[in-house]
Amino acid sequence: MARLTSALVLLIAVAGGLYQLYVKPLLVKLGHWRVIEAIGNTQCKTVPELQACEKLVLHQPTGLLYLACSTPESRVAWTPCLSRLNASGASNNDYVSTYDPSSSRITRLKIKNFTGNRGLSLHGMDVVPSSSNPSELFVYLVNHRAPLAGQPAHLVGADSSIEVFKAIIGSDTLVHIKTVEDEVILTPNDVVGYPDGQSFYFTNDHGEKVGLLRELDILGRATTSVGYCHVETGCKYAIRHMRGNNGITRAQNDTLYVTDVINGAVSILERQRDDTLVIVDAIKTDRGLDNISIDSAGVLWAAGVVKVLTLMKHFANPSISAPSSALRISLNTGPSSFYGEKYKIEKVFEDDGNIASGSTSVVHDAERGRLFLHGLSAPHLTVCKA
Ligand SMILES: *[C@@H]1O[C@H](CO)[C@@H](O)[C@H](O)[C@H]1NC(C)=O
Ligand SMILES: *[C@@H]1O[C@H](CO)[C@@H](O)[C@H](O)[C@H]1NC(C)=O
Ligand SMILES: *[C@@H]1O[C@H](CO)[C@@H](O)[C@H](O)[C@H]1NC(C)=O
Ligand SMILES: CC(=O)N[C@H]1CO[C@H](CO)[C@@H](O)[C@@H]1O
Repeated sequence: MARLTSALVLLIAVAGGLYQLYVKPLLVKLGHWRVIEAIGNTQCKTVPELQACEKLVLHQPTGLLYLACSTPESRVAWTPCLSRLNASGASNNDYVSTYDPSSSRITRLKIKNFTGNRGLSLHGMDVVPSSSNPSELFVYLVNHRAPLAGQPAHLVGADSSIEVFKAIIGSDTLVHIKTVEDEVILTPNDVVGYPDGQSFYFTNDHGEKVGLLRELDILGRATTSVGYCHVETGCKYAIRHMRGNNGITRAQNDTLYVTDVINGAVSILERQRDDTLVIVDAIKTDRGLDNISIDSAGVLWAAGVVKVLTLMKHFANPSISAPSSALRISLNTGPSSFYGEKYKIEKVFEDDGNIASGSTSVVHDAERGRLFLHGLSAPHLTVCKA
């Protein structure tokens, strides 16, 4: 009996130790006990016509916002990054829209010259002015196609590609240029494209398309990566064995930033001559980070996950709202920079889900003082003064 008791005490102690060491910090990071504040959420408007827009890109010169949208119902069935693989529930009719905040005008772009019948199931996107014609834009889109007929999606996963389109600024059409498919485009999440219309980097958010193993990434498996493709030379891994890769963005000088959605960090990567990437620095934050963008002042903006479990419930049933937050990450020029705090991290927006629900993408217009928030399954676009 005594032996049993001491074994039990030992077991509890070990379990307690494990709890303190591993479980508690994870729960803290996942926001289990986080108190939601109300920050920056009073001067906002919502745009319910635009739903489930996972990625937002600002065209800085005109202030026009480009959005990659779906429907909340389609996201519940078909979101490969969350292992939601019911292909028959996918809309296949996802779309890119523009939103002009000065007139509130919404334009759903018409697709031209996109042959084939596998449709569009959108996720990450980039919109970049062309280097050869400033009135033209290249639009790079992650397209989670269903697998070819006969292959069950829940067993083989999505057959994802990256689509390159071009558009004239302000026009209502997207003209298809190229479908890029490659083994390296395994589980693409977000993409940054170049002004040549021919090359891009993208994140793979897992190391496997399907299976139990991939669900263990949350315990620290380093399986995610960044790939590089050029339409003429093909695709390759630019860097592998990273953790939690999700959003990716690029500064003018070719520095790349990749967020870690699990541990809450931003990796800073430099492009090498052979197009591979090297991590040069990392910024730690108190919460998991989703998609990331950089504004014209060189400040990084990221959607912070406030409460992971609520966000997961929201992804399963978009009518359940989930709190949202936006972090502003800038170079620290204040006195504490001397003590090694290289980056200043400020929470500029937080909301319980009424004004902005389930935000996974945040974009800032530094010249016009506007903050845009949207999410994978969010019920509306949110535009705030900031
Ligand atoms: C898949 O989606 C279809 C269409 O929305 C739905 O009818 C069906 O019940 C879903 N199947 C599963 C297994 O959830
Ligand atoms: C669409 O493709 C056709 C055939 O390749 C081509 O002739 C036409 O110029 C393309 N349209 C646009 C708007 O690029
Ligand atoms: C590149 O640009 C970013 C953002 O403006 C800046 O923070 C960074 O220091 C620059 N990196 C280099 C190597 O110049
Ligand atoms: C491109 C993109 O928007 N990526 C991620 C944004 O955040 C959501 C929520 O975690 C992810 O599911 C997306 O993959």
